[in-house]
Amino acid sequence: MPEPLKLWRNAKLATCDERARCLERGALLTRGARIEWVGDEAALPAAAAALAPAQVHDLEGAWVTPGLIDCHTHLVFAGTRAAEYAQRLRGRSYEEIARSGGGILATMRAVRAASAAQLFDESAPRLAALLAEGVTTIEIKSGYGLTLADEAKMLRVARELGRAFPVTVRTTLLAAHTLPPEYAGRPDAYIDDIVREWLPALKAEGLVDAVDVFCERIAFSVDQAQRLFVAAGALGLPVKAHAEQLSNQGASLLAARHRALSSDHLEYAGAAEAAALAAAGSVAVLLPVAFYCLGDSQRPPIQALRAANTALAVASDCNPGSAPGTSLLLAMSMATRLFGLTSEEALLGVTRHAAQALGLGAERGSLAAGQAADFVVWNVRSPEELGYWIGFNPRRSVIRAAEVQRWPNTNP
Ligand code: DI6
Ligand code: FE
Repeated sequence: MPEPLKLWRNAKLATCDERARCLERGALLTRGARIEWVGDEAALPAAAAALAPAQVHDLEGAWVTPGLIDCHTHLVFAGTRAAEYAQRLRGRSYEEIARSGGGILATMRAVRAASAAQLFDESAPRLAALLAEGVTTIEIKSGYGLTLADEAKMLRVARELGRAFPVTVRTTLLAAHTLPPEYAGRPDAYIDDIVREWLPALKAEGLVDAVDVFCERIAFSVDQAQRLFVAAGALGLPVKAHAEQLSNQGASLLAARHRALSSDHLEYAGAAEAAALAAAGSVAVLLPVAFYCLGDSQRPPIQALRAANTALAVASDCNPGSAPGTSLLLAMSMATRLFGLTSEEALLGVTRHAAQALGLGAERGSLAAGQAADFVVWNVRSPEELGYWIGFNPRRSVIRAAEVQRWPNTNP
């Protein structure tokens, strides 16, 4: 049976395609789960005229964007670190807390103690909150298990969330997040075990779409990251890095040499990193919620990134330590106000460029023929309202794989 054709008409389209076009009188034709045609309603292909009324959706002149993509999250975790946040408010630093056995290790203990079912139940409401804002694709990292079994547990929960919710999940192995106590003083042995044993085993189980590393004084060195990247490359897995978040370790330059999908954070990067990322086609992923929540003052080099023409993405970084947030719209607001992105850059940052940061640019992130039929209908007067509202969600409806999702409508 041919896949059903559907028409989505009377829409204003923010296409987020290479030309970043806005069509004020637009329409979309979808076939099965893909977009078949996008354009001005006046130029609709003839096939549209023959459609039964049930196949035609009148979007009443509303704005439509591609489904939002959160391309950097640590959404699967157990417990909270509210007590550490309280300490930070009294002046203790994130690094100090990490060095004294808290931080990522505190969440590691909670994750190891949690069953897969508990992890799922704690993570599901966070995912639901992101989906309510129109997120249709999300990246979820491991990195709080730090044993083979516990990293596998996290990644299986991430996959399970993707089956239970209407969302595409991409998983990233972040075993190199921090050094677990079993390997105290032996970071190279830890990297060896990830490279020799964990990575092949987790990949064979279909749990790994990409490999990430935290390059930092309190985490791993560029040499250790390099060994991980070489091993990932040998298995055909793309790489990315938590780079230049608290200091400049040279991680972005390494990431660029390995044609990383993305280099993320970048507060301590400069013009050289920006140029290298652009030349490698790596996306600069900006994480303003972490910048905000850590009370940072060092901003990523937006002007240099722009000048180099580096693709800029924006993500929630949802995690219990530096970014306990489940709002991509708020991340857009912070990216504009705190980092100086334009409204257009912020929107491309959660659509086309976010897809690129996940290696999904050919199939997601814009309204164009051949792309997934994932899009969001908004109660906004212009796309600039995305990233303008603070704590208000103007989503009208979410269409995923050409099916209208049944969300409670929060707007009358
Ligand atoms: N940088 C971050 O901001 C998160 N991970 C990372 O490498 C924080 C993770 C945490 O504190 O739990
Ligand atoms: Fe992160």
